[in-house]
Amino acid sequence: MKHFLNYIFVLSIILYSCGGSDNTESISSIQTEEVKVKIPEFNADSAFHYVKMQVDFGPRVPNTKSHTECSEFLYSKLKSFSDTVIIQKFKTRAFDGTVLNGKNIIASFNPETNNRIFLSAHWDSRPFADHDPDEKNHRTPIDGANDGASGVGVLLEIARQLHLSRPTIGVDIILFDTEDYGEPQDSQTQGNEDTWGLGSQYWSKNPHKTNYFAKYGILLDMVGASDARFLMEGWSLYYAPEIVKKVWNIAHKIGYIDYFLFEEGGYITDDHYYVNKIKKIPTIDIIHLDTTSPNGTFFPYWHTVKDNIKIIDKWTLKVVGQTVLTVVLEEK
Ligand code: AHN
Ligand code: ZN
Repeated sequence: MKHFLNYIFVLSIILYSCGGSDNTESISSIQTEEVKVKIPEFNADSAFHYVKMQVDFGPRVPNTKSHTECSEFLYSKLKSFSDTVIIQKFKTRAFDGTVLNGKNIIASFNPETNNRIFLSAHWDSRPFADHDPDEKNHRTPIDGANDGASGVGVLLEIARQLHLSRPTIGVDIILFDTEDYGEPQDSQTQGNEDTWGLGSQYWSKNPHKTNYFAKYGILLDMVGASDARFLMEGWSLYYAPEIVKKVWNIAHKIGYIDYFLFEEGGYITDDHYYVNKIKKIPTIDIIHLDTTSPNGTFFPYWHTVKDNIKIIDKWTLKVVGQTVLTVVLEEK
């Protein structure tokens, strides 16, 4: 009897410990599958190169040769990385009556799924340095290395990364045109805010696909200057507070607490405003805001002839690129 009881005792310990270890193992393997997504390194040298390539075409002002040539470069780069690329051609009227020939460029990964998000930036550059300290430059086109090219450079590098590490969700990269042809500060007729973001206004009313849907969108604007600070922009918090929180939390998790501040910035009429208002997709703007700068709102060289390749800091491109790449690859 004693032997028999001992036998039961030993057997139950064996059974218990087997069951126990089995359970722990299966729970931990489920957890590793769910939380661990390997995030590749965003390459800032590559992003910088893409910024420089755009700037080297000259100012990408609508209706110019540089603008056409750059559109061809963007198309062929995106074509080599993504599943489909659509060029949406349109005509739009600028504040002064000029008819602008615009091209929104849309590259898609996994175009068949509705579980998708979009990333965007504007690819045109401003025809007027109307905030330059030297008045003689107020009608000179700008290189727009930061204002325009930086966001596009980051998105091209993200597209290259998504070609190597396929996302599980659908991703659209939307490069808006004719964002920066807004009425100059010193023009006679002043005051119409809707002269900005003409390409995003057009796309929001005429998306590249009928019934286009995305869960949310992220706009990048002026993401390349050194010491950039990304404050939580007003319309982003109004229309998409959860997305602001998600992106800022991810930036903090990977170490960029000095760049993404949980501090409210002002309301900026940028492309995301029209996507929110007209197309009704919750969209945030990651934009460098600085109330201490000479223009009172944006980075110091905003809409001046000094917005050139010399002010681009690879580390800022890295901070933004790594954050957005992590958002995309962690999205379910
Ligand atoms: C306004 O100044 C009203 N909007 C600025 C949008 C912008 C211009 N983003 C880049 N350049
Ligand atoms: Zn601008």
